[in-house]
Amino acid sequence: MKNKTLSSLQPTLLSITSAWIIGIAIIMSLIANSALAEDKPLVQISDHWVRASHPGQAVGAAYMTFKSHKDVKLTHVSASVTKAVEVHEMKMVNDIMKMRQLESLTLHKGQAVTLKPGGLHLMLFDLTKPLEVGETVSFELCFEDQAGDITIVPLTTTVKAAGHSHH
Ligand SMILES: [Cu+2]
Repeated sequence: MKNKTLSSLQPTLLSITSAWIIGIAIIMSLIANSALAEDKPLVQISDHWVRASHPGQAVGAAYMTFKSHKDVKLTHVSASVTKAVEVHEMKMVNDIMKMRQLESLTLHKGQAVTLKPGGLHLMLFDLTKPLEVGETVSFELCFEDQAGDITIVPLTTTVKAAGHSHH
């Protein structure tokens, strides 16, 4: 009688145990995934620098290369040196260099987009003091994916001389 009761209970106990194991496995994989996400940010930013500015110059520029792991748009940028940052594009139009603001910058999965002097750049407005060589500038870049999810990628970079070229 006692044995019969035990054996009828066993399947229930087993399924509870396996539910626990599955639960733990899910939690473990979530932890592993978030650790992985930290190692591999949504958008990798390389070759980043801010151009040194002169006293009295109220605007500056920052350059960098983006490589995204999925299709995203850069929608907003904030910086430690100013609140007014815009994404700009420079183009030759009838021998005149024209600059215009982009509402957002589209990044296609796996395709590097480079911001460099004479082309795309981040324009820093309303500088209250000159950006000096060696100074640290931090940015927060907001990327929006096709589902509308926003990811903020922080970046810390340094000010380099205007003639600086990156290879
Ligand atoms: Cu500009």
